[in-house]
Amino acid sequence: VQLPQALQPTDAGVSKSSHRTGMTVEDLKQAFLDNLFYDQGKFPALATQHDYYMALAYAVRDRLLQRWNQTAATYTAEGSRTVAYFSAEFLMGPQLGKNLTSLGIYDRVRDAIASLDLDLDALLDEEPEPGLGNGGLGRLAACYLDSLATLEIPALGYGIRYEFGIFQQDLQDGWQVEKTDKWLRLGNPWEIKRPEWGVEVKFGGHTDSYLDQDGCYRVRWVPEQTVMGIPYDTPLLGYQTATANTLRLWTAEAPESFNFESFNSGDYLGAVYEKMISENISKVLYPNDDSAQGKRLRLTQQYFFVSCSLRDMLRILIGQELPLEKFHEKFAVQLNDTHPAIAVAELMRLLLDEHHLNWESAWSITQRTFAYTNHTLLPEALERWPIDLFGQLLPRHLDVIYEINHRFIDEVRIKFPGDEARLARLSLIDESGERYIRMAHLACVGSHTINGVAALHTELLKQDVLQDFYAMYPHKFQNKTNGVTPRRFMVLSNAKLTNLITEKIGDQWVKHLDQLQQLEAFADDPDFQNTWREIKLSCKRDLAVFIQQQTGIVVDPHSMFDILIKRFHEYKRQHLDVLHIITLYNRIKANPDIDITPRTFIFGGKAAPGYWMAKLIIKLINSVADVVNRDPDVRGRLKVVFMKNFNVKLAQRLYPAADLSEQISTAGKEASGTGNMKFALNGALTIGTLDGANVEIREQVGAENFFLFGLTTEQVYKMRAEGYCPQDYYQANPELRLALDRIASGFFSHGDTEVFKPLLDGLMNHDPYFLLADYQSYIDCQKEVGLAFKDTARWTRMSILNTARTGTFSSDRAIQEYCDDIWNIQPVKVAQPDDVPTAV
Ligand code: B1N
Repeated sequence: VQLPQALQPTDAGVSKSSHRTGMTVEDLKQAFLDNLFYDQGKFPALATQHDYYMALAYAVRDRLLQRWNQTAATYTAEGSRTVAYFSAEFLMGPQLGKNLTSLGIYDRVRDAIASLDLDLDALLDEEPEPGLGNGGLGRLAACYLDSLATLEIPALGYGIRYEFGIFQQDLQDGWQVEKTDKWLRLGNPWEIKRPEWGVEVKFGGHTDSYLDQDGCYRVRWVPEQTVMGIPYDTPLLGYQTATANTLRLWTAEAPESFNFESFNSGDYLGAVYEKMISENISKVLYPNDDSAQGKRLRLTQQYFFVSCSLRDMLRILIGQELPLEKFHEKFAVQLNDTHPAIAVAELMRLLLDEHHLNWESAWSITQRTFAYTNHTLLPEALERWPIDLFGQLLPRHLDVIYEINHRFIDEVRIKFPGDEARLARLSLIDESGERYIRMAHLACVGSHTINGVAALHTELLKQDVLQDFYAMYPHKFQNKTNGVTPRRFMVLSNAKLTNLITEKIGDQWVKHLDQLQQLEAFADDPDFQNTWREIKLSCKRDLAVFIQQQTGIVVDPHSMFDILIKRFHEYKRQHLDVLHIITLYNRIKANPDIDITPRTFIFGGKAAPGYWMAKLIIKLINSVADVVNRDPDVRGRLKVVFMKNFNVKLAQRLYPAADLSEQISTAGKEASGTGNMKFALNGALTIGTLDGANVEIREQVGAENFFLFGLTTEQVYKMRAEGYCPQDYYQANPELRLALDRIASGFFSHGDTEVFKPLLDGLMNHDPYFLLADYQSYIDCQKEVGLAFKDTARWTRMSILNTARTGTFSSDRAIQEYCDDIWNIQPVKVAQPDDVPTAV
């Protein structure tokens, strides 16, 4: 449609008054005051800190909107190829600070706010965390959206607008207690609701067949239930670019016409009840990380957001007058694990049933559209849906999957004649007992590319978890080592180090992180080392103040800050760290004058609410902390701190203050890890196993700048095959025995010998994650760490080299690889508005 001339520029007729778009301190201050009055309806005497936050957020949003609209207009005009990143989780973190950094107006906003006698940090702190993810997988999606916008790649993030994100973690008597995360309670200034783009999603019912007007045999889905998906859009501005991409999250609402029959028949409460049921779909994020629960509501959520998103993409395609056959040319869809893998069947259904393509064309489009990222090797995380449950919810998709499977199995027969066992292993249907649909298999068959998230992980996929698919489709497999955004995890969170680096090597490193290599030249420069150390100490001081505010515990900023922050899971082995703490404590008790390097052990992370062992490990940490922190014999040389409610906001305070990064998972279990990258970037040294991306971090920083311990993946596999007996280690190692016995004796639990028994029994009898086998190696390695920390010059050199050599772990590098090797997509330039601030 040709727009009237007067409306053709995106900002035609829009007021560009300085208070809407101006970037001077005066403009920003005026905008803030106007918003406080006109949007919040408040004047300073009545305004809360939150009102101030909202007024500022809206002032910043106004400045994003020109870029956002300009971006949308450019993509529409150019019909740009677009990445659609499908993810059940986006762990975005607070937006205000991030947007100030992207716009390059952090300092002038601080000044504008200060001129009103307010404190920008206090306002930033008001923003609730949008916790729409569990951990690494959700945060990776957020880092990737940041890099996509920064690299000026057209992209849409598609997901669910959970009303309640990941629960808030509280502690009671050292136990985790979950509280509902009401992040939307005070409103979300970053999102814009787009009800006009709402779509209907159907569930349940049955299928039947019919002959259409042309006498063609067709299948029809007769669904039982309809819900509306309503999109909420959030702009995502790249770092000092004009590109603002969109995060589009779906909320479930009951349709307008909802059940008016029961309403008219007088069953008002029944109708309202049903409405409530529809709205349950986007109520709450499933709080499990690295495990699948097999619940009907979860499958409903997955199908809901996938169906909404694909329908939305068809709308965009048709709006641009492109034919359906070009779907895969317009869009590259990335499946973030199998959570959105039902998209393969849904796109087939849309193309077959609603757009009447034939199977071959539909399948060719589908396979050329999707690519699948696997994020886990843990068997319990591989999603499978019982056929009955699946068929009740999505009967038509079940038919489609059977047909995909039928054709796929024929292909396997041709490639591997007579290999019946292989057919059973590869089938999309697990028929070994109760019948299940294997979502990873659907994703593998329906995608042109399958990738792992670290070099080791991809190898293990090829050799182990997906070996049959690798034999079938070797060309589909690629590695894409994860990355993290330096904008949030350095520029925003570690201003001091950012400024030092920029003084030394200029400011281009923020978008070209490899340039950090230039810091190597200063690794031995005593002045630079001094400044480097002072900055680390200053970050540690800031954290020490925060720790005291939050927990009442006083920590010494000169002690080594030894940090383990991640979701609680047995394979991540937080309890191995605890065994180290108890061992040091036992040594002090045996010899109070022993020379040990003072350490502050800092833990953070949530346990899935139903994961008892993980919760027990949290309790153990808090119990040990209680004893160690109070014991006068310790003389403050050891402190143990558990920071509750670990989230992106808290993470940003912790990485800059870390001396030592704990990456101690059992080899072969952690797909990649991304916290490991954030630590190294901020100059922490790593103690770690050869697992996930640790392997590549060690390669980059050099073996001499990395503390390696523990069994390798092959050794673990071998021990498991030959029969591993943890008791042998217990018997043979007096310090290990003493540590475990201390827990068993009730020493850390006011004499209660029962509470930690399940944990100890597990370790002594099964120890599936090889803690006892790795104990001595860990303890020895920690001794090296302690000695190295005392040699300040050596430690500082190692720290500088860690930062200098971890540029490759930028999410920009990862996204560039996805663009080149998987998506085949190029950047699109968006014109900068003329308000660009001159200084950063
Ligand atoms: O994905 C991260 C990796 O760095 C981590 O090593 C990996 O553990 C993590 C089911 C998951 N894998 N699988 C999940 C999350 C939620 C859920 O419901 C599985 N998370 C990971 C990024 O690649």
